[in-house]
Amino acid sequence: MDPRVGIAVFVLNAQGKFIVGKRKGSHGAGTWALPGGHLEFGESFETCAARETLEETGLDIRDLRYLNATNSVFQAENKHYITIFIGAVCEEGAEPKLLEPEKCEKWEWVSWDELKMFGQAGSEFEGRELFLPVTSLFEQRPDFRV
Ligand code: 8DG
Ligand code: MG
Ligand code: MG
Repeated sequence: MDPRVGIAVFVLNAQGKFIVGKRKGSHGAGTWALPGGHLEFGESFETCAARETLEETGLDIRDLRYLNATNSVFQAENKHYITIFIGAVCEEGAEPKLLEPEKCEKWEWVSWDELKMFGQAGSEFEGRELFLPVTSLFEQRPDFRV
């Protein structure tokens, strides 16, 4: 399979927290990922980010900006993604809706420090595994923070 492009969105609130969702029904099921999806033919990164966030959470986002890119090979699934990470903000007080319940179990707000604790034994986030492209962000871009 040729590499594909995935767009992942840090949808930030006024407290600097962002949305993560527990995946279901496709690769990475059970792992936590950002809202996002495949870049479609002819689309800009920003248009894709806004479209996927709206489709999945019902949130309108603004102040979109490019943040980073990673390279992730899903060995077991024989898939390869370039992920473009986009930052954006949503309206104050807005809450994500579970618009694709067949693809996502739930949405939660987390901080960057909390995300880094996912999977850590003894923390309240023990047992939570991150979707591979998010792990790649930590590994390939160690200086990055949202
Ligand atoms: P689509 O086919 O409707 O466009 O996408 P989807 O149904 O929303 O699929 P998805 O699995 O959520 O996103 C498509 C791919 O984008 C995913 O399989 C791999 C890539 N992707 C990354 N990083 C991230 C991420 O952090 N979140 C999401 N949702 N997708 C990501 O490479
Ligand atoms: Mg998606
Ligand atoms: Mg899509």
